[in-house]
Amino acid sequence: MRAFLSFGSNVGNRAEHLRAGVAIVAGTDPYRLSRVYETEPVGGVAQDDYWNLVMELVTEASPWALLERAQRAEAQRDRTRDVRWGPRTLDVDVLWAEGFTSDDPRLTVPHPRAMERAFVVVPWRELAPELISQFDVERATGRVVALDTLELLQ
Ligand code: A4P
Ligand code: MG
Repeated sequence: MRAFLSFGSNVGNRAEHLRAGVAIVAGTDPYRLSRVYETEPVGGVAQDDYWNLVMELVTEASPWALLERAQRAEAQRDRTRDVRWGPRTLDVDVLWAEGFTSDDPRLTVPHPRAMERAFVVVPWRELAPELISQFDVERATGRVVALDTLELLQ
């Protein structure tokens, strides 16, 4: 199965949180990453800019197992859950999984807010222009600036 996940961090060493999260979520599965984007916070809470990226994963794991990996990665980076949409060391969301939909509040896929957000859609289109159109990018909101690949960032 092919799946896409979104990673975000806006507290502490953002590159380190993202690198550690990517390693935990991918495990031994093959993956590709978008570039990292510096993005303005969405959600109304005053906080620092985020670094965001999108991962494409090819995996035999179920979407529920991917959610479990995502939450394990967040816990490993000492993610605390204080304010909804507030600052976080690491946030990992399952965006889309091939042939799978769910409206369970514990795992809603496709992610219900993904298409509104430039910090998701812009990096996602880098990896999957056949799924995310230029029109989708133009409709999404929020300032995003491409930085570099994760491996080149400190
Ligand atoms: N959950 C349901 N569906 C999913 C899914 N597809 N992927 C559940 C992951 N989790 C999913 O998430 C709350 C609950 O959502 C979990 O229990 C899970 O079972 P959370 O990560 O604890 O809380 P949250 O992230 O604060 O809430 P939420 O609704 O996920 O927030 P968003 O909408 O993801 O927003 N601005 C910028 N620039 N960049 C960002 O990355 N991120 C957010 C978080 C806000 N603003 C941002 C960014
Ligand atoms: Mg989340």
